[in-house]
Amino acid sequence: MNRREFLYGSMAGAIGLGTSATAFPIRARAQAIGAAGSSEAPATAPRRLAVAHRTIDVNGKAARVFGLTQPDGASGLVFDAGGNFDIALTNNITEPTLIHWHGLAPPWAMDGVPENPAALLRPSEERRYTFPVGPGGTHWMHAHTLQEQNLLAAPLIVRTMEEARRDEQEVVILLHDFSFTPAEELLAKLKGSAPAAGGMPMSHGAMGHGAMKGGTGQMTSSGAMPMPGHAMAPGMAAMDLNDIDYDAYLANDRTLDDPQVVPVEKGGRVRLRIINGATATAFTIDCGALSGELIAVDGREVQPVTGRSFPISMGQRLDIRLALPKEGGAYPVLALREGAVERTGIVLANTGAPIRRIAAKGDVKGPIIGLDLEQRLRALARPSVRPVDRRFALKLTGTMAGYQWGIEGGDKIEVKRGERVEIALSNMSMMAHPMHLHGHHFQVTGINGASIAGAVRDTVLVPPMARVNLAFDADNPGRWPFHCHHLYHMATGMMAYVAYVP
Ligand SMILES: [Cu+2]
Repeated sequence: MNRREFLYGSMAGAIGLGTSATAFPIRARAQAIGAAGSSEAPATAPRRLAVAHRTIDVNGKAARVFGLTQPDGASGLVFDAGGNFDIALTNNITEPTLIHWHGLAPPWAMDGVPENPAALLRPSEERRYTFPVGPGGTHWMHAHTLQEQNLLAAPLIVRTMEEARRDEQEVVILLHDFSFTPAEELLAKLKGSAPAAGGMPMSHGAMGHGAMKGGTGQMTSSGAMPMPGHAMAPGMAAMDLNDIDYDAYLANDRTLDDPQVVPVEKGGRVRLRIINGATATAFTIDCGALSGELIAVDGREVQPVTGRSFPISMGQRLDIRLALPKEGGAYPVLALREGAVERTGIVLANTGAPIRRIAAKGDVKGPIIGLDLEQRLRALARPSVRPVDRRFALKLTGTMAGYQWGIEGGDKIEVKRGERVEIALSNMSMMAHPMHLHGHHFQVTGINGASIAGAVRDTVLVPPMARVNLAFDADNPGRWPFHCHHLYHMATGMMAYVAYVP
């Protein structure tokens, strides 16, 4: 029995723990039903996926949330690399919605951002999506609307033949931030917040945050602190980390009060596929006693980086390889909320190993995420080294007055098919922005003025006052969203488009 079979067997025994215990088992492959001996392309039936209502338990209370489920109840999708993405998507909820395939490069019409160009999917409407799924990678899918806040997100894993053959257990972890308050209300509170008293318009001031906290009980003051390495002068802008204090932080729909326990083998090998599906929360993955090897970011391989903790901003993915000790035990994999004590996670455990209770709040705050790791990342495959044909310089801006965010210069990013394009991002605000380009992967080519042959990604973090350059080949015509993956920054203006012109 190899580790993959071991997982199947063990998961069957875990069903009684509740639906989310088996939320993300490894799924069987899509079956191509071809006529044997026929020279014609096989006629294939699409796989079915539904946007559905679900009820989960959060802190002992029932929460009615969304989900993306297959007919057998499995969450999300798994594909073979190089195959076809062929999905019949049905809207089984009572409101219009649409799903974005984050990390894939579909034709523009199938990208899943409402009215760009496809219309929303009405209740009961079905729509088919067919395009090459592309190379292997850890991706995900989510609503490109405020519905994302209510867990309308799921894993989308593309697995290579080599990965499928490996004697290595896959464990998918989808992180989320959860509030019993509807997203519309959270957004209204943010927009209604007072500007920083005497603060600079570009900043979140500590004063402003204090004012913001008053009355609502939702907003946080925990994140306001001086920028690292800078003395806090009177009236100086404060770096801000978290806009919203959530009711819970979830890993595969569960909190640390009742975490998912994944059965593993003594001395086994595990590949974590971690997705940060939170709308407004960055985490640091803490492998605890285990040393991890980071092998891919945003579904693209990097030269392995060894460590015990790895940052992950909204929209990003991390593939981390773990070697489990031979003596056995229980191994928590935690996600620490940035600049705060809250945490979530799962537990890898051998059969019979005692599982220690882990508090949902730690003793120390999660690290502040910068570009230390990004600076060290190098793409494994040598990406395009063509000279740049076209350059853009964009400024990320924001003000707490009315909670408005923006991309200066983002109204005219026009490219031609076949060009190599470079975008230089300067963050002029005091919040970090994970910037996501649809329809393409890009390479990180510069950090704070220094050139690097960095990771190939689809979402890169630009911390306060930092500069990040990225480059990509314009090979997928359309009008592609380029935006901050903080849901409430995007909803209040931090959205631009890379538009192909003839
Ligand atoms: Cu942002």
